[in-house]
Amino acid sequence: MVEAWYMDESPEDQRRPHRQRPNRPVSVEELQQLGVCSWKLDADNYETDPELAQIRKEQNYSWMDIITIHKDKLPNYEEKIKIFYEEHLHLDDEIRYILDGSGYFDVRDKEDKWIRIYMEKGDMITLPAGIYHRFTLDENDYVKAMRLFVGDPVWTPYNRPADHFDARQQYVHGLALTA
Ligand code: KMT
Ligand code: NI
Repeated sequence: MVEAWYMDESPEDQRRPHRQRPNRPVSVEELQQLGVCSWKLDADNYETDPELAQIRKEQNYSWMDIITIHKDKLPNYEEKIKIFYEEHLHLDDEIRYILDGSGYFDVRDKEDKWIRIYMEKGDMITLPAGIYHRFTLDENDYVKAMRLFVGDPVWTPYNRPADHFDARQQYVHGLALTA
């Protein structure tokens, strides 16, 4: 199970946990209501894991690659780190599976508050098309993740405001139905 919590408003380093005091946890069920789904898998055996194969087949995650985010490994590291942390949305689901290291995905809740999701080795997550989100490394400064996609990948981030896109309007409409 992934751990998630409401963020504080402190301007300190994005890599810090940013928990409120007292901590305000967010359950897996609350994440699901936002359309965010997560799985725990066996990251040591991702190449042969039947569970991963089954998810990929069921969800049509035909495409995948592996990205390593570390200052010595990722070209244009500083620039990419900034882009990942700009609040944005995509027109397709964002699917990530943490193979090593850790990091935070932040998503907006229905009241537009930031929820921080801690993702570590073995955690897989899907962020629905149209949800505002961002990503940062944590203080360990390293993550290796599988990126999955239905068909040919389109990574284009649309920074907020991006409310005019169909994907956003459909997402917001879907949220209203589950309220
Ligand atoms: C993204 O789209 O934010 C990324 O690919 C970086 C996060 S992958 C753990
Ligand atoms: Ni994104």
